[in-house]
Amino acid sequence: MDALKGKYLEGIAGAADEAALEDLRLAALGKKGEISLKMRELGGMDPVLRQSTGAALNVLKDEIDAALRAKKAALGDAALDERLRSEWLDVTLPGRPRRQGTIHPVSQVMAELTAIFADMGFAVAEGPQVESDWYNFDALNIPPEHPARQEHDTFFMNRAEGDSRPPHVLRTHTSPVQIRAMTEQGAPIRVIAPGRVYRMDMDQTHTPMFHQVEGLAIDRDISMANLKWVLEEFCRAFFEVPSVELRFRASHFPFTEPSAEVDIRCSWEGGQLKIGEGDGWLEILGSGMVHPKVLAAAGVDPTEWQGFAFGMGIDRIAMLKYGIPDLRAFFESDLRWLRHYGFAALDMPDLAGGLSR
Ligand code: 2U9
Repeated sequence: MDALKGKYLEGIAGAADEAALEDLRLAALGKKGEISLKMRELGGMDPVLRQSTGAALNVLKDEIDAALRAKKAALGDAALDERLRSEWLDVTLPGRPRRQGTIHPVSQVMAELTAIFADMGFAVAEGPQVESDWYNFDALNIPPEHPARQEHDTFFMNRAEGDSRPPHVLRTHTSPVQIRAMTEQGAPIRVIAPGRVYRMDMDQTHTPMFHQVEGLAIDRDISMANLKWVLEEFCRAFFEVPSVELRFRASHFPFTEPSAEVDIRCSWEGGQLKIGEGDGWLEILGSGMVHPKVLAAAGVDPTEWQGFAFGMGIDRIAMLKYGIPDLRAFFESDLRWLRHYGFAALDMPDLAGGLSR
């Protein structure tokens, strides 16, 4: 009995983990364990021996049981101590700075509209922001006496003293990009030209720099019907509504003939703009069939080719889509304005992306 006791108590004291403890428990107290077997032998003993042996076995069983429990608790404490030692956290470390800033709504909208027009086969064309007066004006059938050419409408660059050539300008629209694209590539062509443009304008609804996207589609039999479909598709996709209704109003631009301003059906219920329904109309862009003189200026034969062009202000459609009523939100590029006016895209995880707020 003493040998048994010594063996198990020593074994328990030296057990490395709970699995070893469990093995010892089974070996001693399990159904086929040594103590259990000895208990079973009691039945064949003479009564006096049986009583003393039985009592001693019970005491031993209780001792082993108690030792097992104590060791199990000790092992648990040791494991906790080890975790506390290895898994500590220095709560006094300074926090990781969060990056401020996110994608600007104008950039976001440029990406959106580029994707929509790309689906309709339009490539993106780019060009310089400082342009010659040929590309910005003459090629677009804008005559020298046109008001856009006046000093107080356009930013003119200075020429070196003695240089009498006409001055370059900050482009007043992205149309010169399309003149360049047509000149280089010829017809047929299908491009959009998004980018910055500059006009001498500064009030509540105008800033001297703003963003435009213009589109151009030239082929042998492009018509205004194609223009209408492209613009409807664009508006449906851009404003994320199931259907839109567009209204064409006759207008005049030097570079298109005929020309039309385009309105979209909307409602302003409760100060909330809803595109695609209601009794209101909102002007969103200008358009028309490219003037034959403009095609000719870009080296495209107007007796063989024809097509449409359109132009719209990106800042404006971004404000409409995201319900931002104040230009300062864009012009100062200040997140506080965007938040103040509830630029919804700030809460979109794909937009905020890795740039956490
Ligand atoms: C080429 C030929 C024709 C582009 C066009 C408009 C009508 C238009 C305004 C919308 C609001 C400018 O940003 S805005 O102030 N644009 O109304 N733009 S047709 O016509 C072109 C372009 C390129 C070669």
